[in-house]
Amino acid sequence: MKGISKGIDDRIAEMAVVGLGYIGLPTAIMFANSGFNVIGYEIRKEVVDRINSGRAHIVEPEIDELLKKAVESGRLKATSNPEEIKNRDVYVICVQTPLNEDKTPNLSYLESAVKTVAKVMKKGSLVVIESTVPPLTTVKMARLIEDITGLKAGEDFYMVHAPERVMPGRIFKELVYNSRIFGGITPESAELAEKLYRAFVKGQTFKTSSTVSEVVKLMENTFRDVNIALANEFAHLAHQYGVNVFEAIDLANTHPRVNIHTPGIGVGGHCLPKDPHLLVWPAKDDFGLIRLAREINDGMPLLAKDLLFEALKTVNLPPERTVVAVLGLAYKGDSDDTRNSPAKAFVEAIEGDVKEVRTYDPFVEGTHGSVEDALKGTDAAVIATDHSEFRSLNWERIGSLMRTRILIDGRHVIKEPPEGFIFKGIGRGDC
Ligand code: SAJ
Repeated sequence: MKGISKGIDDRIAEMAVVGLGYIGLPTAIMFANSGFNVIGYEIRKEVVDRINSGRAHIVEPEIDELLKKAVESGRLKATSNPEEIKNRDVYVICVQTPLNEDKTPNLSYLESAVKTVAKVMKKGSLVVIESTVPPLTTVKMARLIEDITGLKAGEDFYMVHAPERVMPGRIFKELVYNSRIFGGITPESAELAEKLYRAFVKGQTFKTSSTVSEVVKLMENTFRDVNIALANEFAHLAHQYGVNVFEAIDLANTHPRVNIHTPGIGVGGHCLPKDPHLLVWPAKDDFGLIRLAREINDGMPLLAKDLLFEALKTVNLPPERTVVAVLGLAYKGDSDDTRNSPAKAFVEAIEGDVKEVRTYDPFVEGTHGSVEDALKGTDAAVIATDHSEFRSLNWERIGSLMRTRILIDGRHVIKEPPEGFIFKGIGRGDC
């Protein structure tokens, strides 16, 4: 440990970041701009070329100038040739861990990345897995490295699980100021990783075992998914009782120990819809609360569909003659990410029943050019993503372009229903 530890102190430890996506690229940039020499390994050649020309392939505030700084300083370069990441002191693995169709974890990307690293690493290397993984995965990957290299985990190489906790849109701030956990297969491994990340982490840092770290990360996102499901169940109840659930939540949250989350058209992204399954998947039938929460959240686009069809009924407009404009395709506001987006699930839920579905999302290519363009001659507008642009629309002007003025709010963007519209919103039992 002496060698690599000194190398970390002096910022001369040579690093490789494997996987340059939403997490890997910002992480590589942070280490490079903290003084380390970083090679980013990425199998997508077009991504490698973009990064080496200083142009980011993901949308994130500050990323362009920070990437440029890292590349122009000569401390960050990208490659798709594993030979170029041979004998590095540190390997940080940031690859996706999606679900299979049957909701079981798909660790093929992780295994492939670990095998790549095992083939090029050296004795004394530190291997960090940032990916969100099922509990016990890090120790399994350590065995895989032992089988390939003949090295002994914890003695001849160090291995850590160091999950990210960053919110897209605030990644660079949160990489620095959020607290961080380092779960080592041995205490020395955790200590080494903590020292490494303190090159840019200003938040609190904690050390534990790799399995505890894996469970903590999954608990965090499962906590949020279950609490969003509770808020969504409150929204269903609000329609039963004819109340505005958002007014009720604001008042309930004045209680010092209550923090009810925000109901909406669903839970998207590549974390919250997935992580609860990574936590409970070995126990096929148990853990009903966690599984039921997933079903509640996945069912929210259908509540938006019910509200739309109720509105059509009030004007005797048959769905098959209705033209609907869906505002927003991304899974959350001011993001371009449509992975597991409830907005897309909503489009799929209605497109077989209505005459035409148009979409407009300022961050997603292939949609209409503007709100006005999407809404001209339509019968209903459905807000499916809380993009900032949708909070300040001129509904009087938009209404004059529409054939029928129906407005459905799936993301609590509209506080006061606009004049002249048939308005319905998720959780707005008062409308
Ligand atoms: N949502 C609700 N109600 C809420 C909060 C969120 O319906 O009260 C919905 C959002 O609209 C969205 C989904 O849930 O569709 C998830 O959004 P989110 O902003 O709560 O969380 P994510 O998916 O952005 O979580 C990210 C993840 N990190 C990355 O994607 C790199 C996750 O691993 C982090 O733990 C999380 O941010 C975080 O907050 O740290």
